[in-house]
Order: sequence, then structure tokens, then C-alpha cells
Amino acid sequence: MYKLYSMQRSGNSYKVRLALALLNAPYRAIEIDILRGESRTPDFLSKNPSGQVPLLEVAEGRYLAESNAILWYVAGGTSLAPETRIERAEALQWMFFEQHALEPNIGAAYFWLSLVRGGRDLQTHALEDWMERGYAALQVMENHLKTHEYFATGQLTVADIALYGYTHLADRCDYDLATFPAIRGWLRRVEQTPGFVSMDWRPGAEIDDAAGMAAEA
Ligand SMILES: N[C@@H](CCC(=O)N[C@@H](CS)C(=O)NCC(=O)O)C(=O)O
Repeated sequence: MYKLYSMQRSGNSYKVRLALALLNAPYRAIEIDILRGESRTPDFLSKNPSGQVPLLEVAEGRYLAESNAILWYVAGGTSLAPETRIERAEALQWMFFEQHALEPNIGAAYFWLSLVRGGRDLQTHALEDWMERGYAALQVMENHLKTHEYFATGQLTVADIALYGYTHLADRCDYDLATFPAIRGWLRRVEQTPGFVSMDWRPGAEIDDAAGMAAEA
């Protein structure tokens, strides 16, 4: 069974939880609170030198970081992973786009406006750029979705999961999706997928936290 180091309110972590839920794959979740420095302890850094979640233990002592790499790993051989060479490359194209155009802007705005108390005042200089670049990324997605139901193929794949992670949080951090009807339709389609779970959903009894792990040790 996988062991997933994740933070409930992290969009990058949620992408992996969503994929595992859609695949009905059992896993053990360990909550890491990045705001309390839990991803920067010597123990965590020995597992992931980047000091970030999500992190998946795929086998005893073997760790995989980077949400989109994890998505490809868990989705391998399933309907969430496109089959043809061109579709795989198109999925990757959108997943790179997510990491350089969407996540650094909407992800940063979400972190500072939604998770950090007083974050708006601390980041006034950066917020304008995040809004402008975030809206530019949303427009690229909107243009694609005007003529496509999903991103890489005619069905939901890892590319949609990657992009859903922060797009669905946009309205929690100042972005207004009113002028993006195609994105709103796509968000609804993703949410109607059998097995879909929201970011707040927890895998029940399987969830653990760092304190629980320490108590066990
Ligand atoms: N490119 C990475 C980004 C991961 C990332 O930024 N994780 C954040 C939470 S969403 C984190 O762990 N931040 C803690 C830190 O950097 O100290 C991915 O897609 O997994």
C-alpha cells in the first residue's frame, strides 16, 4: 500500500489524493503541516530534499516527489494515462503548462490569501503579478476548452487532474471565473466523474498525522 505525505489544504497534494480516489487505490495518508515546518525537518528532508509535499513512498524507502510525476506513476496502465504517443505528449504539455503558468500564480495567491494569516498585506507587491499571469493562464485554458471537453484526450486524464488542483481554488483567492464559462463547465465535468472527492475529503481511518506517527514509533 502506498504511503502519501500530504497536506489537506495543499492543491499539489490534493491532485494525488484525487487520482488515488478516482482509481480506488488504497493508501495511507500522513498529514504534514508545511506552515509548522513539518516538511523541513531532517527526517522529512532525508525523504525529499526539496522539503515539499506531496511525497509518495512507492516501496519501502523509495520516494517519489513532484505531484505530476506522482500522477503519472499512480495512473500508469489505467484509463487516467493516455495511451498513444501524441496523447501522452499532449498530457505532458498541459502538465508543464500547469507547473509554469498556473500553479506559480494561482497556487501562490491561494497560499498567501487563503492559508497565511495576514498574507495579503505581506504580498501586496506580488499579488498584482499573480493575478495578471493567473488570468492569462486561465484564458489559455478557456480557449482550449471552448472546443474540447478535456485537455489531452476525449476523457479525463492526469492532465485534467493536474489542472483541476489549482483551477478549482481560483475563486478562493480573488480570481473571478464569471467570464470563463468553458472552464466552469469543465470543472463541473471533473466533479461529476465517478469516484471524485473534494479537497476536504479525508481517507477516513487510513489518515494519520505526524504526531500519530511519532506516537507509534
Ligand atoms: N512542483 C511541486 C511543488 C510542491 C509544493 O510547492 N508543495 C508545497 C505545498 S503545495 C510545499 O510543500 N511547500 C512547503 C515548502 O516549500 O517548504 C509539485 O508539483 O509537487
